[in-house]
Amino acid sequence: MKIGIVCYPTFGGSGVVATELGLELSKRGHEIHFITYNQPVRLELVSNNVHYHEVNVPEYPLFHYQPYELALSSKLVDMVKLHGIEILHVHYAIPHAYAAYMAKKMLIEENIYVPIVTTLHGTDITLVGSHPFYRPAVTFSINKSDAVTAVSQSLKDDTLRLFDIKNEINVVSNFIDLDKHDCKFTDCQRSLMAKENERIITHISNLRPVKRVEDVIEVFYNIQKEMPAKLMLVGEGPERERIEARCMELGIYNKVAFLGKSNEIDKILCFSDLFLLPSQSESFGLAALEAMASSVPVISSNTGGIPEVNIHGVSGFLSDVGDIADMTKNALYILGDDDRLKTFKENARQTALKFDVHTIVPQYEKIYEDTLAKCLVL
Ligand code: GMT
Repeated sequence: MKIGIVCYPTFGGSGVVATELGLELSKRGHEIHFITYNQPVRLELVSNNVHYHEVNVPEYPLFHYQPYELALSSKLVDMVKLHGIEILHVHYAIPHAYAAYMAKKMLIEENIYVPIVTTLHGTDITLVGSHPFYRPAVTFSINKSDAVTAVSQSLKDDTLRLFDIKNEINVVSNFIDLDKHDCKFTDCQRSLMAKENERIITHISNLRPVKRVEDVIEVFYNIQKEMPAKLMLVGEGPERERIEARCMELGIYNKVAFLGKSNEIDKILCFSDLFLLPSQSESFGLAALEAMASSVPVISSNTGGIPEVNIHGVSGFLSDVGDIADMTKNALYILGDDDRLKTFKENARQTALKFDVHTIVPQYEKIYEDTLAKCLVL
């Protein structure tokens, strides 16, 4: 199949999932066309069957807001015609599902029918999409998609609760390529991160308020009072300054490494003993799954889709949002005993197997095939 993938090219989870999906589909013989405004961060190589088409939005002084949707829908029309793309898979409803619908309508005028699969990722529904300013357009574009998927049952439930949805929503979980998390690094690389006797605690996110990074700091502060430990904070975002100030206030600044946006997540996770994800809301928690695939147990909140990924008492523990005392207790329980830590590490990797790329990607292929077949009949 010739598949067009529209996504955000950034470090965010939806862009990562879209990119990994495209790469896996290309390995399975499909021709993939990424269409977005920058080369996706996890897309290192383009090849015979992986292409990248950049959407340019020329600056025009009259426009207070540059019309990205317009440029995207025009680019989609051009790319579908030029490359014979058979199906468009858009990740994150805003504005991708809307732009794809406009492209589809323009193409129909030229007797070309290209169906749209929309994947909902989380904040496009729970934070941004349900805002009254956007809700009508988001509802419309979900209902006009030829197929809709959500990355967790929890996100499907939220979508049905927050919007008037007439379309069926298929749950297709996020996935992980376990081979990419086969820790192959040497101990001397670990020594660059922490001393041998120090436990390594990690948090990876875009440091936005929804991630509750301040809870990460409080839990870590409690942990390091009981045992030698280092905190790896990976990612960039609006909370960073506030978090740095809090670390200084608590006197733990020298125990926290602010690593920024990193392409070495697999290495950092390989040496981590515990992953913290205390989010306020989280449709899935891809970062937690990446940690688990690297054999890192997870201490998380019990919100949204996280309980579908992190299994309480097996791959880690779940606590109510903001319950720092419970998160600390659970963290110390896992970290306090080498054998127990080893068991949780093995369980984490074992739990991640359920989300193996080779199990999940065929579910998307089936959706593409069914959608194309359905559209041929119409
Ligand atoms: O806030 C983020 O984590 C980024 C955001 C995105 O859209 O890129 O992530 C969302 O999609 C990820 C991939 O499906 C999910 O794993 C995250 O849980 C989800 N984030 C939220 O729901 C807050």
